[in-house]
Amino acid sequence: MDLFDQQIIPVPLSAEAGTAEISFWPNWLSDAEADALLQTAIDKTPWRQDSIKIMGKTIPLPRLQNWFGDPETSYTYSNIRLQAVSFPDWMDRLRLSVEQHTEKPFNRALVNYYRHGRDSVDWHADDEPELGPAPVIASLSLGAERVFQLRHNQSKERLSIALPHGSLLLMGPGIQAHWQHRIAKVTALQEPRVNFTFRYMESN
Ligand SMILES: O=C(O)CCC(=O)C(=O)O
Ligand SMILES: [Mn+2]
Repeated sequence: MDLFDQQIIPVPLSAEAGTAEISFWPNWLSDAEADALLQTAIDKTPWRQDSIKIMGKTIPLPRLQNWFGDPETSYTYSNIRLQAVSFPDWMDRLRLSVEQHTEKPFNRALVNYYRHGRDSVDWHADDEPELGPAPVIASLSLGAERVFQLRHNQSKERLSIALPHGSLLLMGPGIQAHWQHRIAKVTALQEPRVNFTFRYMESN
C-alpha cells in the first residue's frame, strides 16, 4: 500500500456548499491481491439478480448485486428492498482495511458484479435517507478498468475517472447531494468487473 500515490480531486458543489473532495488511490491493491480478491468475490458472493418494474414491465437489472451488513437491517433503492447479508469473513477483512486506510467508518457494502461490458449502472446518487445527510462512500474496483462518470445536477459539468483493477476511490461529504454518477455500458468489453461500495448507516 503506497500512500504517496494518493490523488485528491477537488469537486465543486455550489456557491454555498463550496468544494468537496474525491480521494483516489489507483494502486491500492497489488495486481496479485486484486486478482485473488476478484476471484473470491465472483465465486463467494451470494449474487442476486434483481429486477425493476417500469410501466408494468419487469426488467432485470443489468448487473448482479448484494447488500452486506447487520442482517436485521435492509436498504431500499429504486423500489428494491435488499435485506442485509452478514459480512463473510473475507469481506469483513476487506471492510476493515478500507476503514483503516481511509480513516472513515463503514458498516455496509453494496457489491456489484458487471459480468461483461453490457452490464452497467445508470445515473443516480447514493442519497437515500438511511445514508444520512452527507454520505461518505468508498469504492473498490476489481477487474477490467471501469470509467466512473460524474455529472453535476445543475451545471451538468462532467468528470470522468478511469478506475483500474485494485483501485480505491473515496467520495467525500456533499458529493451525493450535488452530483450523480454512473458506469456506462462498454459494448465490446468481455471481461468481468466487480465493485464494492462501502457505506455507513446508523441503523434502520
Ligand atoms: O460500480 C460502481 O463503481 C458504481 C456502483 C454504484 O454507484 C453503486 O453501487 O451505487
Ligand atoms: Mn452509486
